[in-house]
Amino acid sequence: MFLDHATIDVSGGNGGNGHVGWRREKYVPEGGPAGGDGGRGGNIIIKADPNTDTLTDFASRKRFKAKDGGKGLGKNCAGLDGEDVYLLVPPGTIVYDYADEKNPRLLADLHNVGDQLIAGQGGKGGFGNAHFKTSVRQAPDFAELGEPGEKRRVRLELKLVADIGIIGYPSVGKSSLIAAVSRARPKIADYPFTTLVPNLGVVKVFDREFVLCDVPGLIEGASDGKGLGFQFLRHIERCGILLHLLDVSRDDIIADYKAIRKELKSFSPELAKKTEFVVLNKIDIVHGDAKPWTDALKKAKIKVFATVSAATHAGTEDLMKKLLPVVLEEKEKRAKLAEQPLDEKDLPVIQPHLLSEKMGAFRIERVTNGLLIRGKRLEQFTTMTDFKNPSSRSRFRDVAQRIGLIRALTKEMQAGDDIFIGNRSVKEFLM
Ligand SMILES: Nc1nc2c(ncn2[C@@H]2O[C@H](COP(=O)(O)OP(=O)(O)OP(=O)(O)O)[C@@H](O)[C@H]2O)c(=O)[nH]1
Ligand SMILES: [Mg+2]
Repeated sequence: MFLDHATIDVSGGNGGNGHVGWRREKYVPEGGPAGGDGGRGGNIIIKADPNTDTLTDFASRKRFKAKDGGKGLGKNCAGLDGEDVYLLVPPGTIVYDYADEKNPRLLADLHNVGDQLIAGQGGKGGFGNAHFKTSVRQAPDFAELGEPGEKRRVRLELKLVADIGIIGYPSVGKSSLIAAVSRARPKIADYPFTTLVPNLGVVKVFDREFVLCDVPGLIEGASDGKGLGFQFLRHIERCGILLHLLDVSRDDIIADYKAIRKELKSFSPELAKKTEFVVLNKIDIVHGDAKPWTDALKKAKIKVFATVSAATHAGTEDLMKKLLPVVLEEKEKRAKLAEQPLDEKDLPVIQPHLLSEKMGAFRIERVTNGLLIRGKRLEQFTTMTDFKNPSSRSRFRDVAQRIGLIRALTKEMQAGDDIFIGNRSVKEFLM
């Protein structure tokens, strides 16, 4: 098992600005407000997808931004919503908020196929002036700005279980095989026990990926602690499939095969029960003619799955293609075992907003240079206010008045205090 991980920056699309416009119809001298609302920005959604195997897609692309919402238009036409962007990850991916790298905060465990998380929320579209028409305000000449999209640094982590474990005597070419079919570059040498810890390689076949893992060579007595392989057999206990590699340059490959099987059985009967494929390596040494060996093995009732040369790569790609369907089948089985019934409380979107979304739900905190007002909806409202427009400013003040903010501030305020909502200084608009 090893850890696959990636850190990415996601950003929801910005909401489109609302529009200030007026009805201009023939024969209607003074039309009312007709500015449409801005569209919503697209979300960045991370989703567990059954056809995605690793996080390698995210190794090179680190930034993802969804489309902005369109601006509001005249004639009460709303702007277009920005499209959502789906980032597909393998089931089992854990998502952290990585704003503080020393304290990653768990956002979601995308355990089951289909689990998803909005990692970067698209901003709300601003209301156009048509929205603000009331009986007492016949001609509102302002609109809201779009809300900026949510930006977040996200860490993705996946515990990869190797799909195939390669076993065999020392020096049969286990590490060479991994090097031949993946980008892994393990140490390879002609002395036994070159590999001291397992090597892993991600194999790409068509548009799928799977993970190969070797264990340091096994020898007779391994299950009693001889050699190095024993302590690492644990690593392949969770592999779905074993690839048993035999080396045609060795004296008696049938004896080799039986010795390794015996060690497996005594180490763990569970391990010995796993699907096993026998592969003959180093056929370049016998000029590609493996028939005498496959025949001998057949006589001993050992079926050969493939013959390869890890050194010349003969047959290695074909072997991986042949293994893919078996791996996918095994993977599905494993996913079914791991699947838990979906319970309401386990729903994967686990990012509760601590503060109520009502405008009047705010909290005033004292900070070094004055007062800071917190409240999700109020902060959103503030970023969406177009302070350049005098009518927007007076609406802002009206709302602050109505929700009791100004009264509360008057009580708390001391000489010299500035006032902030989020990171915007708003004293000049309120007091
Ligand atoms: N001629 C030939 N040599 C090979 C082939 N595959 C591996 N070798 C050689 O065999 C030796 C051992 O290869 P490794 O890949 O290190 O073998 P291993 O099974 O990982 O060995 P340990 O890690 O010690 O258990 C090296 O010298 C390789 O170059 C092959 O297909 N043909
Ligand atoms: Mg090795």
